[in-house]
Amino acid sequence: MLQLLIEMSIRCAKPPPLSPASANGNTDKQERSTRGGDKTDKETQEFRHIRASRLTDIKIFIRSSQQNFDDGVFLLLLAPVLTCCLPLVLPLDCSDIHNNDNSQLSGVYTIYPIGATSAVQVYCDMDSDGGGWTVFQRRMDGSVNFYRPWDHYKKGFGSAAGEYWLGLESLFHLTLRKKFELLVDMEDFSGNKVFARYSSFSIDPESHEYRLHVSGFTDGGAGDGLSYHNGQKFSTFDKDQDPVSRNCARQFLGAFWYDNCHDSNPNGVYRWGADATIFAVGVEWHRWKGVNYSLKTISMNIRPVQ
Ligand SMILES: [Ca+2]
Ligand SMILES: [Ca+2]
Repeated sequence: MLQLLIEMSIRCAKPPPLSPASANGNTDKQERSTRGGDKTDKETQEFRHIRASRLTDIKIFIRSSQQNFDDGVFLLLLAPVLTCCLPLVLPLDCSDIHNNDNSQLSGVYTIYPIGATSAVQVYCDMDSDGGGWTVFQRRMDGSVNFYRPWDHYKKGFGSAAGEYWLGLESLFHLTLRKKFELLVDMEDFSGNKVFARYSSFSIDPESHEYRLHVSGFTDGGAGDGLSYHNGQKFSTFDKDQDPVSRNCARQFLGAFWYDNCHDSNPNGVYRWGADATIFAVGVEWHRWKGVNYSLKTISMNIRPVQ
């Protein structure tokens, strides 16, 4: 059945030309000759419905398959395909979901950044500036430990309904296939909300250490916390790729595109506001709250450039 649905997904994505069978008007007669009995009228109506959708290949596929399926079960399973093919077209990111149906709410969705076998859950922001944002990093309550090794940052961790990191490999494949902008939203523990926006965002493949490319800053009150990191490789405590002799990930208890070392530390230690006990290890954005204030929330969101 999975193979069947995939085949239909492909057919829906690329509607086939009308077949000679439907073009010459002989299909009803053929259906009756193969089925007969009281079921024929109902089935003919169903076939007409399909034909009305111009999904001729699906009709033919049903006819060839119905020998092996109970009609009721088969049509029930097929109902979503017949009513609307679009859900079977796999979304690359949240903008695909939003563009398909702009009434969709913010929440957890499944996307396929690297193809049909790469299903991954993400949080989609369908509210900010028109919606369609794919969230690849989110802190909100300190429930997830972000001090993790390279392999975790490569593959992703956490929960899309709460705090998580999408994963560098998925992020690379996303930004490889489209041009993206970046929106960084953040909030302090007094309820103030600001953002920083960048008109261009991408990262290199792992063979180039997931190097960061970010430019085109627009200030939403947060100040620019990322341009300093432009051009840097990604570093974790077990994979020091920063350009200085010390290990920035170990020193600042995070993982990031560290330079010498940071203007922002979104993957640092969640420590509930102002705390200077250990220098600059929190979830920080210096230009807004300084080096010893750990934010209440921060999220890094990308969307294809319109
Ligand atoms: Ca720099
Ligand atoms: Ca180093």
